[in-house]
Amino acid sequence: MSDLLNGKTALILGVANRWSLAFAIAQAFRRENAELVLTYQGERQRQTVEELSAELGATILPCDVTVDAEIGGLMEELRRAGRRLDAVVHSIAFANREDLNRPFSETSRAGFLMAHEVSAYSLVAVARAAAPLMTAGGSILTLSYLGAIRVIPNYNVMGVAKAALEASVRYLASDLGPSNIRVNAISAGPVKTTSARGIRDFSSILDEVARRAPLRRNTEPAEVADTAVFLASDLARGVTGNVLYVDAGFQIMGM
Ligand code: IMJ
Repeated sequence: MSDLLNGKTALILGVANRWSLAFAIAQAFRRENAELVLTYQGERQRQTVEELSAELGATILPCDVTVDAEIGGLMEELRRAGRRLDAVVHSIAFANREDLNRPFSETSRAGFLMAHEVSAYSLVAVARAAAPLMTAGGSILTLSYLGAIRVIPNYNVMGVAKAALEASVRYLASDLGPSNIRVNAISAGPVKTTSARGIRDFSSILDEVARRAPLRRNTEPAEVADTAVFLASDLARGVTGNVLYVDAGFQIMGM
């Protein structure tokens, strides 16, 4: 380890703060000598991402993934800088808080669309815009969760959006494979990030996973990040369209 991503440029979307899985991935990519471009959404996040990027020697650019012109502007900026892209990490999700705290059957049309737009469609939009910059092939990676394939309390509309995200990974992998662009997801075990803050019973979910998982513990951000390094590297050159579970094995258990 230390040169797995040497000579590669990675675009990472979804660093909100120091606890973000996307930041753990950025740190691991940096360790492997990738050049990094991080995006931030809106002025509120600008300063935080600026500080974190300084630690990594990363470039930062704005991108709200619900705005096609911002995705286009981001890629245009990279093109202007003469940057090829080798890897894209998509680590973005959002649902209205009410939809994570009420029965799934009460999800509104607007809430359903919001969760799917931000959490699933954004991968499609980013992949389409990034592909022309991946002139030497590439690796696109997104983050998913077990709630895509099982019912997890309170995950609700996010689970349905993650199911759409995982299916999008397969269709994108099929479309972009002929250009030697691979598309995969990591399904991470629960991690106490800002995305988990205020989720009811989150601590008991962590305890239950640690009790039942084959490795008898929870998932660390650095483990997710090292799998992301693998997927972005040439070691994973034969891997596309997959969902890799980085969850201490929890997903395999039936009882
Ligand atoms: C989120 C909700 C319910 C259960 C959950 C989670 N479990 C885990 C998460 C068990 C691990 C975190 N997760 C995997 C997510 O994808 C979170 C997405 C999310 C979180 C919030 C909280 C704040 C908000 N909207 C959100 N939208 C998406 O307002």
